[in-house]
Amino acid sequence: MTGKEGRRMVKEIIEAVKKQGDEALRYYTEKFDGVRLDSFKVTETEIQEAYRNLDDSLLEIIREAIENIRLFHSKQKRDSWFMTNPDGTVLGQKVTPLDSAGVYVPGGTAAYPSSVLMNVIPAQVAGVERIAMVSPPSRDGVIPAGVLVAANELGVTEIYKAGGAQAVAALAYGTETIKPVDKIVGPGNIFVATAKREVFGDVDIDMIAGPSEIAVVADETARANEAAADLLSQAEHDPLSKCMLITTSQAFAEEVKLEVEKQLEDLPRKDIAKASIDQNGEFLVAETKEEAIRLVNELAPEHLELLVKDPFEWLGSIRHAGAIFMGRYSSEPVGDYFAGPNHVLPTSGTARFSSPLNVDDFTKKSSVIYYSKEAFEKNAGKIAEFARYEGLEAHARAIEERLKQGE
Ligand code: HSO
Ligand code: ZN
Repeated sequence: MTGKEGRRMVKEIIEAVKKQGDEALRYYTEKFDGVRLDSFKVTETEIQEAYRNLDDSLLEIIREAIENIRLFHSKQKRDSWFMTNPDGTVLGQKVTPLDSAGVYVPGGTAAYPSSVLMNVIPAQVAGVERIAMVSPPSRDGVIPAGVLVAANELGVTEIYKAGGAQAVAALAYGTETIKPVDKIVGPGNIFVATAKREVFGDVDIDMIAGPSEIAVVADETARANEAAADLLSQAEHDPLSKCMLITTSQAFAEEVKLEVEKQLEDLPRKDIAKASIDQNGEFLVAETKEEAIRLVNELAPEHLELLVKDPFEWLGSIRHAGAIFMGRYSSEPVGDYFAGPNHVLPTSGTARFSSPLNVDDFTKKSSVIYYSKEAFEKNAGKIAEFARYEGLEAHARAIEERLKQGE
């Protein structure tokens, strides 16, 4: 299927959901997910069943991760602010959360409870009142236990079994069951990404993530087995993932290559990881620390690991990276699951101009303008003159109308 055909299909699905609501959602769920659903909403009974299917230890880990992620994101909260001038003018910026957000959680082996936490928590910290989650059901009509438990632990009450372009359309335009939202976030396959692009403008969307990347910068203090393990932790996401080692020693680069081969052997997702390493793996030798830093900044990787003696000494020179993992004990999965920062990060070099998913993504700002009589009278002439220069007489008169009336 070509990109054009895919886009045409996605448009068709969106139109059908717009017109026929739940009926179209049901039709496409049967067609693509292989299950006919009477109702889309996950019930309390299903949530309880999910808890029964999840280890208690994992539940405790999810709870601890939630606390860490909440704490980190609470630091991102911004207050409204106002400034008052001596003439009585008040100017400010009022911060308001979005009314609602929709979170897409992929199905299959990419149904990650950690992504539920990373997408929902910043919205909740921002103060978004309504969060609707969608995820494609398996052929027997269920969503994985970990995903349901993670959502329930966060207090998400609207969880729908729906995936693909049809779920994105339902979130954007609403159906009988799913009320529309203001913004759709979360990763998805090519159909989901295309659908998000199509509905953008009617609703907001998050950035569309490309394949995952990691750059591991290692000096003579790093251990080859650890550097190799970290490269593979990203390689196993996707055959298109890009893993790069940057080191100042040719011998170390060779050592890491060998370690990667060795560790690949018994990885359950060996096929994916090997494809990623073979097609997109790079083992670069930089002449100097400065050259290593230049390479990193050119690459603007999604994840950067600094496996170096004093990572804090390097930090000031790093300009472009989605997340920076500092030192031996900050292996990338520390951030994927647990530390607190978001794991939804800018990919494909977009760290040059964008940031990890954060609380600001779920708020917007309104400007507040209060002019006192004194400030108005002092500036009315200037404003009217500016308006007339632009040929906008009614603007000028709106100002002058008030001068005429005086008190
Ligand atoms: N490293 C992925 C996120 C993830 N890893 C989810 C495990 N689960 C993209 O940053
Ligand atoms: Zn990961």
